[in-house]
Amino acid sequence: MSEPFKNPIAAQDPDVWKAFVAEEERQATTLELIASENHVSAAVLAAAGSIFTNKYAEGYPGRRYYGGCENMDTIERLAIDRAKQLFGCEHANVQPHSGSQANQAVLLAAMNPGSRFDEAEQKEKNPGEAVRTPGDMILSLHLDHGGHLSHGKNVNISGKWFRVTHYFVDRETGRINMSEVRRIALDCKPKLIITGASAYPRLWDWAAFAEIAKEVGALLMADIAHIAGLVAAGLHPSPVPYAEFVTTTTHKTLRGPRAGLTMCRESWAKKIDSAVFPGLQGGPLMHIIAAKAVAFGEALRPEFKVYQQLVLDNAKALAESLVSRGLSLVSGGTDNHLMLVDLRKQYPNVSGAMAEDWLGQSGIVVNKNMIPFDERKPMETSGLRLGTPALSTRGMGPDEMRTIAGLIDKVLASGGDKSTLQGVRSEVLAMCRQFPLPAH
Ligand code: DSN
Repeated sequence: MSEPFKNPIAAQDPDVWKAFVAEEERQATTLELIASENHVSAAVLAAAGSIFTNKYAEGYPGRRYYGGCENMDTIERLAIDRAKQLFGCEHANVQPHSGSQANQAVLLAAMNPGSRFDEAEQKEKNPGEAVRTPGDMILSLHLDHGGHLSHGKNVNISGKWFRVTHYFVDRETGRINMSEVRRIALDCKPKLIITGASAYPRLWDWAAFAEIAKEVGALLMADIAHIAGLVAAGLHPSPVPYAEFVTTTTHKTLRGPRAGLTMCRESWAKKIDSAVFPGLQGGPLMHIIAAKAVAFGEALRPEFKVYQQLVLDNAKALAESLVSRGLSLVSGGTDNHLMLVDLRKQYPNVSGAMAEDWLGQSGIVVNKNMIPFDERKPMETSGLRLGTPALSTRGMGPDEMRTIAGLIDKVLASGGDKSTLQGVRSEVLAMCRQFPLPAH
């Protein structure tokens, strides 16, 4: 961030600038273990805060509804070409503003919501007519077992407009059981099977899902929002050869700006493009698309693979060290960048919310998370989700992960004791000074 006296926000708007300074301080002096967050490079940050924010560019490269879009076309084409190279997909739409909108594009392109009138209303309007046509069926991982709101949760448009059936993780193993998925798919006959999660620590067997999708005549979508960086680096199997649709956010392991991306087979390209614009969105956020182009360029470099390997090594070290201290992890460990701590066994009286609060006071930023078969409510939870992308960006390695596992355990064991939290806070500050944020 620029020095206060040089920054135009500081000069013009001290109230807003105060929050900038406080946020810079917060990020610099805490350990970021939220699995979906990261620290972008100075180049990505500069693109996201650039003059491309000034421009409307509704449409697609070469077919815009506004004049003056020649540089927008260059930027968007670069982002598309790099996304295709990075993931080996046939078609990429870089305009979704978020991961949820990237997913909605698939629903709009491929799924029929049926009649959205409620039954009584329809009967009144069309007496004697057949009532409600049911919406198409989605089959997806349940939110409480690691899935995502936009994969069919009843409060989300995906759950309001479509019929939804869920698969779950196995109670014993914490893993998705493919023969169970097959049994459920044969029973509910989905139009779309959604794979991918926001809290699943194990590898996805895309080939097995594709086989089931083929058997039941369903389309397959993989939401790789969390693992996109690992997939791009070749460190997690890619769903691209198996799924009609692959969606992602661009800001988690992929380390780009906060936004989305929808990829698909060429045969779906027109429908996906129409679904994103004009179906769901108006003007694309060209400054964010510029930042995506820069981030995808970074992800194509050899050092990105080194970074992703560090993310994995760190997750493994953190998980092993937590387990060695007696903490229980869902599925017993991790194959990717995240893990889910099940507090119930070692700390039955500590909820995820309490743990998040105590760790936060100590400078360790995490999020409480539902764990499979959780008896507590979502605002309380019995779990914590931990991830290593942001700390790996700061250059921390497995030794630091083992130290952090010790600090986490100390905080949990203290029952929130203030002097323990203060002691851990000092150790966290020392680590943060040793591993500063990337230049920005
Ligand atoms: N909110 C994201 C996460 O934290 O995983 C998912 O959208």
